[in-house]
Amino acid sequence: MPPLEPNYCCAVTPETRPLSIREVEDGLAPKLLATRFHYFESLDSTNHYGRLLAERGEPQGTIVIAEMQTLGRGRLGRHWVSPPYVNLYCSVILRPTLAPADAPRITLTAAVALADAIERFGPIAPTIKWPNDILAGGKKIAGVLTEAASNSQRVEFVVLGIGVNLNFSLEAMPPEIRERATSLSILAGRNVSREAFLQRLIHDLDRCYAILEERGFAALAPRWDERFDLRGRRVRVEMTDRAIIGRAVGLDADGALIIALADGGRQRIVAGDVIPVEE
Ligand code: BT5
Repeated sequence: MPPLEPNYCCAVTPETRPLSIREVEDGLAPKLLATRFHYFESLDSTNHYGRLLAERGEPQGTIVIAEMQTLGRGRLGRHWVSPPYVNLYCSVILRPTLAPADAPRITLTAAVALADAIERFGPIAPTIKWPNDILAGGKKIAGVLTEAASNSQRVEFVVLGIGVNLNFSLEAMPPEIRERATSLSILAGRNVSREAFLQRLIHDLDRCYAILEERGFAALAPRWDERFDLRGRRVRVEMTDRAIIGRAVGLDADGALIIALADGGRQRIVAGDVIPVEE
């Protein structure tokens, strides 16, 4: 098993200030989540480290945070751009009482919480692009990557990974994301406190996760639906084995995306990429 040692590799310069976990904890009321923090200057991926901890029995509510990631991950092997000290990269270990087929509801739940937290700090109401992108002004500001381990009956743990662009300037963004990405500081015209944002995010995640666990996803679906940005749009849905074109209708109570097809039928989508296409 690989050692669970932090990899300290980036120097603190006068322009950078490490995140103060003490400050985050001080302002936090007791929570279901955020029971323990593991903080690193640098990790390959907080999700990777979170999985190693979860496999070793780390309890629900543990949060792994890195100032930068050398191999930040998106879905389907994609890369998450993770420069030091400006953004938030974290993974929360969850042990939900969900059947394995329902694990994607964690992604949707986190998207609602994340959009709520971002709205508190920015001038624009964020929207959600199914299932895991948070957009503000049509550009991506945050992403969610959930990785679950299940046995045949239940989910053993979920590593909920969240990346949010907080004080990421346009000039600092690599060309491959500059046109399509944004950050809270770009939108608000000033830097935001990373500690205050993390506190708010933990608060919103805690609240939404408690709703999911106590009342089920149906109680959160309307909140997700309000922020859904592709409703009524013609979309192409790319799944692992095929692609379909139809019109995005919204979520059902289970969290599946409903697509209206040209032949009048409807299709439920549980996993895939949704891309708007020309009318
Ligand atoms: C996601 O994937 O949006 C999930 C991102 C999750 C990142 C967090 S950070 C903490 C935790 N640890 C990890 O290793 N990961 C999680 P996806 O939908 O596949 O989107 C990936 C795409 O978003 C890339 O192909 C780029 O086009 C774009 N992208 C990459 N970095 C970005 C950034 N910082 N801001 C905006 N867009 C970005």
